[in-house]
Amino acid sequence: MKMTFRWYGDDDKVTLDNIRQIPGVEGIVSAIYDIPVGEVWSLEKIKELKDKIENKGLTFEVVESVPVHEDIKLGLPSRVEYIENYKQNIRNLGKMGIKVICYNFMPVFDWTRSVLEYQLSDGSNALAYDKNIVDKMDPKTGELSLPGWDTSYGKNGLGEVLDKYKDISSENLWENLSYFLREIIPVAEEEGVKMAIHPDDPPWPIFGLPRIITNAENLERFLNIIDSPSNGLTLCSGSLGVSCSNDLPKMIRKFGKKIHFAHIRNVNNYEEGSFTEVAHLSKCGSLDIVEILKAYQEVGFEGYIRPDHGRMIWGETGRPGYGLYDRALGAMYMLGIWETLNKVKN
Ligand code: CS2
Ligand code: MN
Repeated sequence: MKMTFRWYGDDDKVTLDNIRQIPGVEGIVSAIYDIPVGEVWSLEKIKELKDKIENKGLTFEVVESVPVHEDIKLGLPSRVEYIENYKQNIRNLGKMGIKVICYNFMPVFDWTRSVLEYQLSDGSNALAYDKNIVDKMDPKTGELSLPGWDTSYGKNGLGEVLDKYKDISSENLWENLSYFLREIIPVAEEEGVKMAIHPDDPPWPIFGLPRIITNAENLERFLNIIDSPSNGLTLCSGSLGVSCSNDLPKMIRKFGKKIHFAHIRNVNNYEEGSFTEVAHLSKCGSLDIVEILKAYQEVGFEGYIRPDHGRMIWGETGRPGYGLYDRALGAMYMLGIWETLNKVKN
C-alpha cells in the first residue's frame, strides 16, 4: 500500500513541509479548489499543483475529488455538457500522471454532521452525528453549512436544487449513475485512470434525499454496472462503518482488487444512527482497525491509503476533520500495523 495524506492546497493550515515530515507518507491527495463544479481543470493548473507537490519530494497520483455536477445526478439534459467536461478532466488528469480519481454521487450534501467540535472525554474534539438533531434539521434554513459541501448554488439556490430532487427516487439516482459511468469509464480506461467512488457519509438517506452507495449489496450493484479495472471503489471505513450491519473486513475481502483507495477512520457508534469520530486506535472506537488492515493484506492491497478525518488535539484549530496531528498519528498507527503484519507473514 502507498500511504498518502490529504492536502487542501495553499490555503491549508497544514503545509506540505509538515506532511513530508510524517514518516512513511509518500504522496499527496488533493484537488483544484478554485474552479467551479462542472468546469474543466486546465493542464496548466494541474501541472502547477503537481509541481508544487513534487518539489517537496512527494507524489501526486490521487485526486479527491473531481466533484460531479448536480445536473448529472439529476439526469437533466444539461448533463451532456457537464459529462463532456468531466471526461476532459479525466483526460487532463491522466496526462498529468494521476492514477486514481475519487468522487462521490451524494445528492447536494457531502459528508454531514450535527456537530463539528464534539468534546471527547480526553478534552480533544471531533466531528459527530446525532440522528435526533439531524432528523429535526431543515437544510433550507441554512443553520447547517459544512466545510465539505459544495455551496456554489448560493444561499438562495439551495431550495431550488432541493426542489429538483423531489421526484428523484433512489432508482432514478441509480439510472443517472449508470448513464454517467457508461460515458466516463471508457475514457478512464483509455487514460489508465482508476475511478474510485466514495461511499455516502453517513450511508443512509438524509433530508429526504436518496443515498445509494451505502452497503455491500449496493457496492456490488455499483461494480456490476460496468466490469472494468477503471470502475472501482474508495473504501471509507468511517463512512460505511457507522452502519453496524456493514462488516468492513468482509467487504474488503469481497471487493479486493476493486478497491483503489482506502480511507481509514474510526468511529464510536453509541446508538444505531448516531456516532462520534474518534482516534484511529481500535480501542477508541467501534471498528477493529487491525482486522481491517489484515483484510487489506490478505487481498494483496497495493493501492493508496490515507488516514481519513482526525480529531483536533494539542490545541490545534483548523479545517474540521483535517488537522495535522491526529491524522499523522493515524498514519503512523496504520504503518505500524502494516509493517507488523508483513513481518509476521514472512
Ligand atoms: C470526506 C469526504 O470521508 C471523506 O473522505 O472528507 O469529503 C470525501 O472527500 C468525499 O465525499 C469524496 O468525494
Ligand atoms: Mn472518506
